[in-house]
Amino acid sequence: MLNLVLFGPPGAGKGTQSAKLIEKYGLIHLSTGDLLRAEISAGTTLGLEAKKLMDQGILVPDAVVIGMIENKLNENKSAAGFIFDGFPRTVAQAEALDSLLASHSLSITQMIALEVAEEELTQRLLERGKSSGRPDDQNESLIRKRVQEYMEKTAPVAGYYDNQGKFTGINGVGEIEFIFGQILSIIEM
Ligand code: B4P
Repeated sequence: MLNLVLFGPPGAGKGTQSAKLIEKYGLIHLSTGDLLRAEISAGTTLGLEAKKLMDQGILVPDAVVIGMIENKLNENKSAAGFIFDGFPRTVAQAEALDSLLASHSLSITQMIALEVAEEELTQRLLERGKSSGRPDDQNESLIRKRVQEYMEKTAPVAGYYDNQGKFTGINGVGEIEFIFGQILSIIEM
């Protein structure tokens, strides 16, 4: 069973590569960004609180995203595997994910990190912001805040998986198909 964490800074291509992996392997896609945006669209209390933070480029509280992931794991007990996209984003989330998976007799198979420099991330997200309608993609200082949050709170998650021998970093700059090929070669090693 394949349970993959796709990791990287905002705009690194996690969502893009997740879509291709889901198509190939039939995995369940668990994107906390998408789950939070669905709560915002539905106008829930959780969504309204999360929106205030997301619109400032700040991470939402660990307990909120861990609760969403727990619900999704419980709803998909017979899944062929999972792809975690944008989660875990803190070491506390990574520890919680390990506990949740262990309670389902599962574990993370691999963590693949897409490495992209800040200037490229900023350009990609500003480009996406022209059509995505996402408020957090439309302003350069907000994008820099998201990258800063990543450096401070999320980057240490790489060490967490490295200590478990599950971390592989790849260059996330280049043709989408080429990057996908590299991900496949890691998964099928
Ligand atoms: P996310 O929705 O996870 O947003 P993201 O990091 O911007 O997306 P991603 O890296 O998937 O980018 P994509 O592939 O689309 O999070 C949004 C916010 O939600 C966070 O700031 C936070 O507030 C909150 N949040 C989410 N999860 C959380 C958690 N676990 N804990 C706390 N808070 C949480 O790629 C971006 C663009 O690049 C696209 O336009 C794409 O076409 C382009 N692109 C992709 N690959 C490319 C390539 N190889 N070359 C050129 N362009 C490429």
